[in-house]
This record gives sequence, C-alpha cells and structure tokens, in this order.
Amino acid sequence: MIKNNLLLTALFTAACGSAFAQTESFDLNSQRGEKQDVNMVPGKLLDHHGIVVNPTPHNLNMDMQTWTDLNAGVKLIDKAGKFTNDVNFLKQNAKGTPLNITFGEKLAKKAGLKKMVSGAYLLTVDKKGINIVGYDERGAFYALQTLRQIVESPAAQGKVPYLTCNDYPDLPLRGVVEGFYGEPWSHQVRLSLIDYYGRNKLNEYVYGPKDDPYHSCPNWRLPYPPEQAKNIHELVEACRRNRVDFVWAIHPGQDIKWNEEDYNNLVNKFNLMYDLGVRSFAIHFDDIDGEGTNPSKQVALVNRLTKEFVKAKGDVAPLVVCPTDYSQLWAKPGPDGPLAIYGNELDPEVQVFWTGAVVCSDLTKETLDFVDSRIKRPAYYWWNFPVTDYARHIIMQGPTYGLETDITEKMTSGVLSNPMEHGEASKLALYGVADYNWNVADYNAIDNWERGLVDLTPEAHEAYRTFAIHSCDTETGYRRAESWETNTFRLADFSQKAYNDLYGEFDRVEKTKSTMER
Ligand code: 14T
Repeated sequence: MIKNNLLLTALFTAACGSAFAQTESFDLNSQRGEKQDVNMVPGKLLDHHGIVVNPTPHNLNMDMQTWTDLNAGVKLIDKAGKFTNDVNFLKQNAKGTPLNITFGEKLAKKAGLKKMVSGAYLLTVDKKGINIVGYDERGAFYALQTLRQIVESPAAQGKVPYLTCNDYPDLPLRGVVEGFYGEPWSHQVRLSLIDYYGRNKLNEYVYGPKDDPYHSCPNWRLPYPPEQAKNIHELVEACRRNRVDFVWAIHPGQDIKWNEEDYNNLVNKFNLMYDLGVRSFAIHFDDIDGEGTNPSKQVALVNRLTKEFVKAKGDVAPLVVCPTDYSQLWAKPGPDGPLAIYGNELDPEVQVFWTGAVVCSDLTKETLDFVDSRIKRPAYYWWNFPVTDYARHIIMQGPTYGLETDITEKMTSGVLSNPMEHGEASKLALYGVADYNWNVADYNAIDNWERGLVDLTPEAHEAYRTFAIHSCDTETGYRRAESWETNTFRLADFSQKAYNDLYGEFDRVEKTKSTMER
C-alpha cells in the first residue's frame, strides 16, 4: 500500500488536471492549464480481406491466388536449434512443407533485409516452401509470429498465401512498465501478458509495481522472500521464451542515503536479482521528495553502477533511469536544471524516461524536442496509458491514441505503456501500443481497436465492443473519447426514435456481461 494515501490522492488529482497542489514546490497555475479537451479517435476501419497481422507489417506482399496448405504439416529446418518450441501452431511432418529458419547479420544482408535492426526479418512463402531470415534470433521469432497470425487468420485456416514480408520495427524499445500504484499484477496475469508481448512483437517488460515493497520503500534493500524470488525467476524465463527483455526496476529514492552503505545495498540487491536471471535494470526516481531528488547524486550513482556493475558483469544491458523531473509540468528547464545535468553528465548509453507535457499525456514532437535537447539523447517515452491508478473507478477500454505518427527513433527510443492494475483488461490497449511502436507512420487507432476487440474475444467481439465503447474516459484525468456512436439524448428534443435508439443501446450494454461469459 501507498504509505501516504492522502498525499497521493492529492498528487493524482493534481497531475491529471484539478486544482489540488502536489507539493508546495509545484506550480499550481501550470497544472490548471492542463488541457481537458477530448480529442476524437483518428483513423478508420479498413478491410483486411480476412488476413490480420498485428503489429502491422512493413512491406507485406501477398499473392492471394496461390496458396500453400500447411494442414499436412511442415518440416522444420532449424540449424541453430532455437525454435523447436515456437512452431507449435503447426503440425510437424518430415514430408511436409519445408520451413527453413536462419538468422544473423551476414545472412540478413545477403537476403536483402530492409533494415539491419534487432527484430527485423524476411519471411517468404513460395513453391520451395517457407523461408525465414532474421536479423537476429528475435527477428526470426517475429517472422514466426507473423506466419502464425496469417495461418490463424479467418481467410487462411491453416493455409498460407505465397508472400514476401520484409519487416522491421520502427522503434527499438517497445513494451510495458508495470509501474502503477495499486495491487501489483498476479503471477498468472504476468505470465499471460508476457506471452501476449511476444505474440505482438513487444520486447521490453519493466517490472516496477509501486506497491511491491521489495521494489520500493521500505524493503528495496532486502532480498525477496523465496516464493517471490522463484516467481521472478519464472518471469525471466517466460520473457526469454518470448524474446522479451525483463527489466527489474528499483525505486529507492524516498529514503536513499548518498553514502557507501546504500550504494552497497543497491549493488547487493542487483546481484541478488542477477542471480535470479535478471540482465537488465532500471532505477526509478519518480514521485519522491527530499535528498533522493538530487540530480547530480542520481547521475553519479547511475554512472558508477554502469561502470562497476553493468560493465563489470559484461552481460548486463545499459541501465534505464526515471528522473524526478520526468514531466514538463515540473521539470526545471534551465541550463543548470536536472535534465541538463543528466544531458551533460549521464553515461550516453543510459535510457531516460519521460512522460511528456504532463503526467498522462500525448506523445508529441514538441515534448520530445524539449526533453531530448536537454538530456542529449532520445527519451524513452513512459506513456501513462491505460493506467487508471488516479481514476480507479474505470476499466479503460478505449482506442490507443494520442501518439503522433511522424515520430522516429531519433526522437524516442520507444513507447513503454504503464497499464492498469487490471492486467487482462489492459491487453486491448497494448495491442495498440505494439502496433504503434512497430509501424509508426501506418498507425491507425480505430482500425487497431476494432482488430484488437476481435483478437481478444473472437466469439464475443460485438459484446466486448459494446462494453468497451462506453468505458473509455477518466472524466477528470487523461480525457478519452467515449460513446462516440451514441447520440446525446435531450429531453427537450424528445422523439420516439431517439428514445428507442438509446433504450436499445442500454439493452445491449446490459447483455454484454452474460454474452461474454457464455
Ligand atoms: F515514473 C513516472 F514516469 C510516473 O509516471 N510515475 C508515476 C506512476 O507510477 C503512476 O502510475 C503514474 C500515473 O498515475 O504517474 C506517476 O505517479 C504520480 C504522478 C503525479 F504527478 C502520482 C501522483 C502525481 F501527482
């Protein structure tokens, strides 16, 4: 539980648009200036001719006249022996269609992959069979996800059209931060979500639930109890299977002392996590006050850990850090401000989180310009959507939108979504986050939402849609379009038709629960 509930309630309300103060140091006027416009959802429904792939591939060319039937099975040729467990969606048969999987930079160049980045792949289906060349192992795994989605599409049913798919991700870091206040996700929900990340080509899961006492105060210095340690090891393994990087985050800032003892406490905890299999780490300095907020000390700590832990281990990824000034709402802009200190002093390999103009806000070039010029690197966008810890009455089910579609990897290293404490119910939003990160320019929020509803509830998508369309807006926080197909009912303009329409919709809403449970 949050220690200071009252303070946090005030914090949440302030952050997302009312007149309460966060702390004395925050500027109330700028908080009042926060927009409460409800923007319409961009995009439109497309016809996918029965073949649905998420995230939307770059360059998928299909010859719908010529198909290969895989119902008899495939003959797996997997020289590296890495994909035995990834082809379970196909029957295997020594006399079946050859499915050849290779990966590596050299092979990728030779095969003509369009972008030499982690996750890129070339998938072809022709008379010789199915051929996959990944830029790396992750890329080959993604090619299999594309193949699986095509084979499982309504128009395919175990067959696959001749095709070429020369595909790659636009943004390098794509994923989820379990970073909300409230009940952390259960182990089961986490495992289910990790599979979902893999299927949708998300590659990063930052573990940082605010109310895990071993992540934050008071127990960040202590080892996890055995049962929880075992679970974390299992999460690392699940991430490995899904080619997702598991990033374990620590939130030590509220009571950290800038001395040797606490430095050693931190390294000790990292070592315990390393022993559980963790190879990527983050340090969150958000939502704290006092000594811990000192940006020079934060930077010195992260640099020292980079040298004495990350580099010394040799197999640990560059660190990720969330500065205390993570939003433009209170970030001091000046040349000596915390972000400038990060820019001037922080090891250039370290990723830095940023939430945008306010705490829950749209991804814009404007806010990235602001932060990138100061931190001197592309920010890592911590997107506070669909998190609802500041509006706990709602299950957010609206379209994933509010992300400008001309953003490049030079401006952000990627979008990391902070979801609801309701993990399963967050999948619909993550379907969009995955799509956006992979193919920014083609992102179509409405179409993504419509596809997501069907993907998650193939047999009950109409009922799910009815529930979802009326469960989008926070009303006071990050405003979202809601009920956009329902006309406002005004008593003054009463007509039998208006009455019947509204009554019919209420009737459908009432039935969603029983339909979905069937
Ligand atoms: F680290 C950050 F980028 C961040 O967003 N931190 C928290 C996050 O854990 C929380 O889920 C999110 C949405 O409520 O916002 C941040 O928490 C806040 C921010 C505030 F401005 C809590 C209270 C605030 F007043």
